[in-house]
Amino acid sequence: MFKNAIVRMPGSNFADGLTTVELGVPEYAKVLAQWEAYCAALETCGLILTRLEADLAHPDSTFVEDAAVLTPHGAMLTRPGAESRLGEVAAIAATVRGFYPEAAQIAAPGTLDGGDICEAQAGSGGHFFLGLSHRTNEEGARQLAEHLRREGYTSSCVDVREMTSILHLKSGISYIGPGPAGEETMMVMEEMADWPQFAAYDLLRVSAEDSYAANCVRVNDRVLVAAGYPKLVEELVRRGYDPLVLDMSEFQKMDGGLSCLSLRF
Ligand code: CIR
Repeated sequence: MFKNAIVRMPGSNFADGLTTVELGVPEYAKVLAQWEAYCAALETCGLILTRLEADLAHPDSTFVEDAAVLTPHGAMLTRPGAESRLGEVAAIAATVRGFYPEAAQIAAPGTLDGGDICEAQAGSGGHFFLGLSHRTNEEGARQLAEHLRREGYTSSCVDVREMTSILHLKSGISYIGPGPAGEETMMVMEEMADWPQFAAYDLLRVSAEDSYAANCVRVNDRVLVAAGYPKLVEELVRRGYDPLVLDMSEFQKMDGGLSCLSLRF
């Protein structure tokens, strides 16, 4: 169960952030409305929010997930792989250290974005998939793996560097288990669904046209899902999950998904 979340309000220059998609320019009034709805959804799930002010020096800073990796045992501040995002970590460090005084930090030449880190229960122990991407390099993954090992977790790397369809590992997979009968469910976009790393999970395959929706978030009893994917919502309900649908159109324009907008712990 999560109790808390850290979020950061999007700044008025949100549209100046990085993006690889051509879906148009986000409309700031809509960005704020969608962000408020996202915050309200986290509160509906029972979380206490720490809301940080907009940081105009870093247009992508509302995607707080990339700046830290939080577990029940500790925290790792990251070192984002995009130059323009490096300063986001110093800007959030004091807040993270308020909850985790011993927080560690990825050191150069390691780079790591939290969006590449997927916690997935494997049997009784915690397991983390560490995505190697154009943001997270092998040295960053090695440092996090070592930190997680000390916390008692296992981890393994998943190389997504050849994939052009996703920015981060979690753009393509989400661990949403356990289901009502304890199923360890992993939502996986079709392109990755037959990868051996995920064979042990109960897979919910996300079709190519729905692939944006593969980035879901399990928050306590609910599963946050992007709006516009009714087949997926139906499938989640059929499997006994309780989806909470959120309009994400403006964040999608900047390559952002549901998980990136908060740090949950
Ligand atoms: C970026 O390119 O870094 C941002 N515009 C989007 C980051 C999305 N973060 C995530 O999926 N964890």
